[in-house]
Amino acid sequence: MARKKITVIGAGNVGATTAQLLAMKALGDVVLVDVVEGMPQGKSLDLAEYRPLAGLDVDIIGANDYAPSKGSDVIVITAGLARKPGMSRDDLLKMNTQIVKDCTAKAAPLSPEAVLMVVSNPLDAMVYVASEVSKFPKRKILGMAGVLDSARFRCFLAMELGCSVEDVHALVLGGHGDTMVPMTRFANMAGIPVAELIPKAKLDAIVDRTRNGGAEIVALLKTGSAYYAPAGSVVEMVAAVIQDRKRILPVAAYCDKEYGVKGLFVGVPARLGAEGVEQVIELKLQPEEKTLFDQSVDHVRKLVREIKI
Ligand code: TXD
Repeated sequence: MARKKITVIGAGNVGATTAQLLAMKALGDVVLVDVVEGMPQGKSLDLAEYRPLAGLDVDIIGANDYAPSKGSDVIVITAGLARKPGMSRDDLLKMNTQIVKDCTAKAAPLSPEAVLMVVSNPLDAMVYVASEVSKFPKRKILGMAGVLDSARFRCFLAMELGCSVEDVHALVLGGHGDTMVPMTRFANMAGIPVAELIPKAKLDAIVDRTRNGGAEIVALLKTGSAYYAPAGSVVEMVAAVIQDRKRILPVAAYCDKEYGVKGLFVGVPARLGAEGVEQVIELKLQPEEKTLFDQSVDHVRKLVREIKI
């Protein structure tokens, strides 16, 4: 059986780390594309030279053009500017719209069967751009944010509980931004609700830290934003698609009536398999959760209205 092909557009921090993790998992051949001359080629060659040490037989190709990406099973778009201290994700809207448009217009026609995964910020709005430009079926287009936000939530909860991160499950809904909705009610340690284990004030502080998880890292790094956990989140989603795993993961998926949302990509739990988003899983939200979720969706809708493709 021929190997699967995964194209990662943007060979910066998130893109290159994603390529590395994909290669390490041998999920398929990896094509790394960037506009900077020599850079995707150099990083790919370096990664290719690592293969004998890791015993991996996947191909890793770097390019400035899209020809090698032809026939990809998954396309990941990480191209774009990242935040600097003091910037919100929304500040990136104009520049990244043009970048995501450019990448999608070049990559999508060469891989009409691919699942298109967007990472660039502002996330939910950039998924919309990729959808408008590619015209792919909506289930084949999704964005990575919820997996990362949930991983941050799980990390902070496990630190507080003093238990393995593996035993903490949690879910974050809504747009990727300051309005995201960490679902405290469903967060649990091996099935035990965290609300029974952590005092409310502490839990509120953890929710806050999760919401600001991206900014916390931007403030420390000063010259860029997070990339290890983001890349790991992308790879979890790519694996779900490539291996048809039917994973239940929070992703930016198209909602056309689910959660009362009409025609918008927002963060919701979904079943991910070979076809992309195979089902959006609808939860009954409590009134205060619904209010927060609706505020988050409104924020995404406002951003999408500002987009000029
Ligand atoms: O949760 C999430 N969705 C995110 C999103 C988590 C982390 C980072 N998030 C966003 O991803 C971030 O706000 C940025 O918008 C993207 C990429 O972040 P990264 O940290 O990887 O940024 P870099 O290191 O600056 O890399 C961006 C690369 C860089 O090498 C550029 O040369 C390239 O994108 N780039 C392009 N590649 C191809 N085509 C075009 N047009 C292009 N323009 C820039």
